[in-house]
Amino acid sequence: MTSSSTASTNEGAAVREYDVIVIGAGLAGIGMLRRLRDDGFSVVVLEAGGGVGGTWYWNRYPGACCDSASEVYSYSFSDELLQTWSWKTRYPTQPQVLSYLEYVTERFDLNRHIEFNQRVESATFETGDNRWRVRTEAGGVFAARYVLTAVGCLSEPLVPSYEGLDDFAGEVYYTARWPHEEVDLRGKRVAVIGTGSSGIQIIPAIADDVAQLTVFQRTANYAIPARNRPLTTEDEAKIKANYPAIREEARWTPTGNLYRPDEASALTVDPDERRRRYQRDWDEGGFQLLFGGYYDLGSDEEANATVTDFVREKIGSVVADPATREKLVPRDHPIGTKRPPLDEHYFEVFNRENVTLVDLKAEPVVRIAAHGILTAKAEYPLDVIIFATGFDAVTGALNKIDIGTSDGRKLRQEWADGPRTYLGVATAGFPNLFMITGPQSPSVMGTVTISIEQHIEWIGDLLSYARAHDIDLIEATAQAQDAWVSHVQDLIAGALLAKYSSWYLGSNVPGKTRTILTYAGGVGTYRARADEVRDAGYEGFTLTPSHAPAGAGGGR
Ligand code: NA7
Repeated sequence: MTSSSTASTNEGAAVREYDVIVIGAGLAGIGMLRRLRDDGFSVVVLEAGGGVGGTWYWNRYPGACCDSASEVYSYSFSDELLQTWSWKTRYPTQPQVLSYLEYVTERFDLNRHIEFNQRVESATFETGDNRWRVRTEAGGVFAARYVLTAVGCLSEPLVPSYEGLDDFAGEVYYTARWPHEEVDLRGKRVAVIGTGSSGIQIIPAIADDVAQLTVFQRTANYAIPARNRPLTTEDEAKIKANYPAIREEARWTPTGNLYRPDEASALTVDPDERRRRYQRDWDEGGFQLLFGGYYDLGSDEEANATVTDFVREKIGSVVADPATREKLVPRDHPIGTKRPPLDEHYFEVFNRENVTLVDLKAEPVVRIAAHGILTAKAEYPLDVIIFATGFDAVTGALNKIDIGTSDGRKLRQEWADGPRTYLGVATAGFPNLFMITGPQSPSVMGTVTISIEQHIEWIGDLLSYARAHDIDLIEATAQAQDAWVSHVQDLIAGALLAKYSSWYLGSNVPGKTRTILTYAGGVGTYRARADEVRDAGYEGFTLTPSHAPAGAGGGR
């Protein structure tokens, strides 16, 4: 299974044949390609964009930065790569990650296997010949035994349907689709709508340049200081000397990072000691405060209140104007029930003369007019509107593709009440389809690179196993899937997250079924379970050998 070939469809279009089609050339797609190419499979990667990078290709807005430290936000498959690449900052900025991915693609000679500007519109499993047929908007037709999705969990942008947007005479930008050419905001009246991670990153990055910045906030958000800083030569040397240990540790922690929750409860420690601990973690920056803190911050309301109150106090201490402060301090949800952003002097921005905060709960948008945004209380004159309104997370990009089988099954229909997967990597009824960081896997509930690599290795092992054992079809059983879906839902039954709204539950998308989209049992625990499934000969999957009589599955 190493060669690709070309046939033609009934409509006459050339069909290009491969062993594997990978959809998406972000971190997951590039890594999967490298693994399968080295394992001797013929692979094509179909990428909607004009270059590699995925998230880091599209989200190139000012201030875009990774919230994971560089030592865990990279590939670990090559020691040479780990040792030769130098990260400049503790948290890699968007230009660094994009350059890194371009470098990896070049260095490992992967570009020749990637087709750019090929947005996949459909993928159909032809039950007669057990092959997937994939069509792109550009008219390409590709066929393969396997389809692997690497479409990203935060890649399908969500844009509010405000009346009048088409009438707006100024410029409109989306953080998730930021232009490649320089955007000149100098001297302009600019609106940013949305105060999640993207809004909280772009707002301080542009506040200096613009004449007037109006921030439209629907929900006040917490943010923890990132305290990003250049990596010194000593920092770099220390990381490079310890890479194997760092990466091995990250693979087994709950968050796929180096944070380890404390064994103590926030409620059993002395309040002064607890405060000192929070202050130390706050000064350190990053997610240590939440994920390296007391174990019950995410499960117990009272324990969580200790850290929520601490952060509220911090926000309050920065913002000078009492009315603005009141709007900025979150009161309607505890910290951690939405994905908490890291920030660089976000709250300080609101002390500037040229920045105004609009509370959309008090004055909702009525419509967008030719020269500004009209709310229930006022009209805000604008030259530029920037949407930082988030994503149809985890399932959005998958459901955008018309995934089905030639006998009429449709993934979108089967997932109408929420995704159903086995291990977040496969779904019953759709053989030989595997999802890298698919729904109900840890994915964006931890350091995504660690979870991506785990799926790459696991899927790579599976495809090699199938080749070695002459297996034609691999399909999750309905029973294994039902058990996994229940398990994933049970895991958040007692969690605070389940009581509030966030994209983890799909509740940011109007009409989307509210259900947990990620596996909350921890990155390390998930890895152990996936290893067990593999070691038991892919328990929960039906493996059908080539030339088996119809209906004879070699379930293992
Ligand atoms: P997020 O975190 O989903 O944030 C989106 C923001 O946009 C959030 O403040 C939303 O308010 C706001 N929003 C969404 N729809 C609207 C409408 N219709 N009107 C006004 N405001 C709206 O997306 P990000 O891109 O910032 O970050 C996504 C992830 O990327 C992040 O979690 C990291 O993992 C990296 P809401 O809170 O829903 O009321």
